[in-house]
Amino acid sequence: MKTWIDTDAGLDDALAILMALKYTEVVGISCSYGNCSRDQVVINVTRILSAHCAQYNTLPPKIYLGAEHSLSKIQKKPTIISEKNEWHGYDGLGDVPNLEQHLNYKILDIKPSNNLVDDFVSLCQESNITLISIGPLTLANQLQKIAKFNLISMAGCFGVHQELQFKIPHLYDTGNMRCFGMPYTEHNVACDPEAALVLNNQNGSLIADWGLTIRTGLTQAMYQKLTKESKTITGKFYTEISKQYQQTLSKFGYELFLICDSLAVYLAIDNAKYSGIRRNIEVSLNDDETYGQTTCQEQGNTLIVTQIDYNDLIQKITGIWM
Ligand SMILES: [Ca+2]
Repeated sequence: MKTWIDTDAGLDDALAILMALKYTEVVGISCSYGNCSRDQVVINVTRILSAHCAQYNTLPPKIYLGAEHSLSKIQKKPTIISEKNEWHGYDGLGDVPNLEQHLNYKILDIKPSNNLVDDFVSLCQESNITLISIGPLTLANQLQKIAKFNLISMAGCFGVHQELQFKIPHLYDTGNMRCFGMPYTEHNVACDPEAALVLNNQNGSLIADWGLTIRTGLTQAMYQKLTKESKTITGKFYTEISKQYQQTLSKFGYELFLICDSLAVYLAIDNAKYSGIRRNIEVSLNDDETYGQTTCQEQGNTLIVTQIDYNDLIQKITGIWM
């Protein structure tokens, strides 16, 4: 499958991008704000691509400057995070100095292109493109106005809907943005709730939501085994950058090692096995505590994924380390 990735990398984006590069045909990567500033995302994507290219002795796909900031009228989460982020680190990739030197390969010299719109539109005219949006939905929303593509997103939180029968007794089952005054939403929607309307506008789009994320991760034993027995450059790279994230997950009481964005990428792999329910999605734009909350009604055409073939997923993830 031909994929285009829009990322705000970000630690979980790193594993997701490594999976997309290994298991799909990545035709472009756009770097957008979100977990980090856009400029930092360019640096991070370059490092992720460098690990992949060193492992497989291949050339990287083209990278682009994506969205720089949210376009929503109300913005509760600042675009530039200046303080230490205990999930992703200051630099978004776990703050590991001299990692590439230690692993004995060089960071590639990759310059991002400004020509995103023309290239994206041409690609969509030539073939069937799947946009995997693993950051805020700002760019996906802009692109839907000018091109036809399939959309897979890592967005929203539907865990509170009893009709979906996956409410789980967990502190974070309503979302992960409580600290920004948005207790009922998920990060990528919260950054730009107006843009998140794209979730419904793209006919047949797929969503891996926060509820799926907190139910579908690596067990601690799996994570320990992979990181201890890693044989590949990509595995060693991810092992090092994910150490702080792993500690933060434990600190907040998560039993699983959450793989977040990798779930969206899994949906784009040929022969991926998953199922879900089709719904109409609405996003609250009210300036109150529901801001960014995603709700769903019957008779829609957006697939909220509720089940993934876990063994197949683990096999694909293992391929990054072994
Ligand atoms: Ca992300």
